Amino acid sequence: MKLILAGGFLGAGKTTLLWESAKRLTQRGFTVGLITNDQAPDLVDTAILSRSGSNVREVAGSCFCCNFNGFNDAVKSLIDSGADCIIAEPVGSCTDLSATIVQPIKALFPTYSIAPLSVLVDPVRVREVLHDKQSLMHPDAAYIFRLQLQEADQIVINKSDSLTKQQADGVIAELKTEFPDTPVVAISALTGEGVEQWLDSVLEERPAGSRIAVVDYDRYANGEAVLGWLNAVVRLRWTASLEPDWEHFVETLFASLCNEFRENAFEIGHVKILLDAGEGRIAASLTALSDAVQIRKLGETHRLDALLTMNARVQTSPRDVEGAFRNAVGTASHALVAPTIKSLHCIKPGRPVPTYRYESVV
Ligand SMILES: Nc1nc2c(ncn2[C@@H]2O[C@H](COP(=O)(O)OP(=O)(O)O)[C@@H](O)[C@H]2O)c(=O)[nH]1
Ligand SMILES: [Mg+2]
Repeated sequence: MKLILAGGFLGAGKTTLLWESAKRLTQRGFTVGLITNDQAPDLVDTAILSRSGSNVREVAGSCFCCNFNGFNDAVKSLIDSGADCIIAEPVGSCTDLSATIVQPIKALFPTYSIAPLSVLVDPVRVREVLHDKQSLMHPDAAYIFRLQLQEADQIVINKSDSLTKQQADGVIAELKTEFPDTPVVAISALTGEGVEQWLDSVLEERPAGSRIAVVDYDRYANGEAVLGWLNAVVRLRWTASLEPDWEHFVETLFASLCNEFRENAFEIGHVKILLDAGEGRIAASLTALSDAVQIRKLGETHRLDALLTMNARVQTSPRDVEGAFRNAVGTASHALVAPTIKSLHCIKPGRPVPTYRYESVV
């Protein structure tokens, strides 16, 4: 069984890559299993990937490294369901995976064939974190981003479709200067460009977890704790006499949220929405305050009832994120929609305490 870890910061494109890879691996004849991970339940990623046709398991309530057994239970359950290739997406603010996941797997489960640790990066974040003194990202969150790159067996620049050839070469050169011993490739998980080559590289028998970063767990813990985490599910009922326009609802919701975050300079790690309206759905995502919201509509969304799942990781207190979320739902619903909050988890991630931590490469 092949086990592939696709790490990388919030919004780097891990879920998009899992989706695209599952499709391609299935065409290659593999039975694919996917594992998502979050600090709380009601994950948009799980809802999205469960439509991919592959079996999906969610490890919720803790990151893989602090719940190694939960992670391994998900792996075993997928193997029992027939999976021979499993791709797992760790939480975007998680690092030290070589020491806490890859080495323990090699030592304790030698029958698994674990792939080189791939770490995805958003090219816009690379420059911001490595050089921009004005970055809104908290220095300890930037520390996590840097550690993820340091421990990678392979750095995968994603979103290459948003770069010119010259810009892509520039980002590759920057990463090669900072991390001279690490292979760097560029792909677009969205268009599929470079994904076949990335799959070839992770399916090859090559060393995994070939380096372990030196990690200051106080800084790491603080880098996670500066983020407020919100996972919510809201039932929506269109009550106005106009035709339901859920796309407009999602746009207004995002605009209201972003205004509040922008006014207070609360940097966004990731805000994701999935609105399910029967046959059709709308997915929307924002991965930095400076970015534009991406909204994608799939199928028809004329139903009067809809279910909204929202995941937000924002650099402020969970209370602020909850306040902004409640205001935004109120603004978008006004005179059109009756919203009922079905579940709401608002947390600050706790200090990471790994189940295992290997000090040296196995
Ligand atoms: N332009 C572009 N956008 C992408 C690409 N991959 C992911 N995205 C977008 O980036 C956002 C975050 O993607 P997601 O897969 O959820 O990231 P994750 O947080 O790392 O799992 C979404 O809006 C995606 O549509 C890509 O290759 N190109
Ligand atoms: Mg994801």
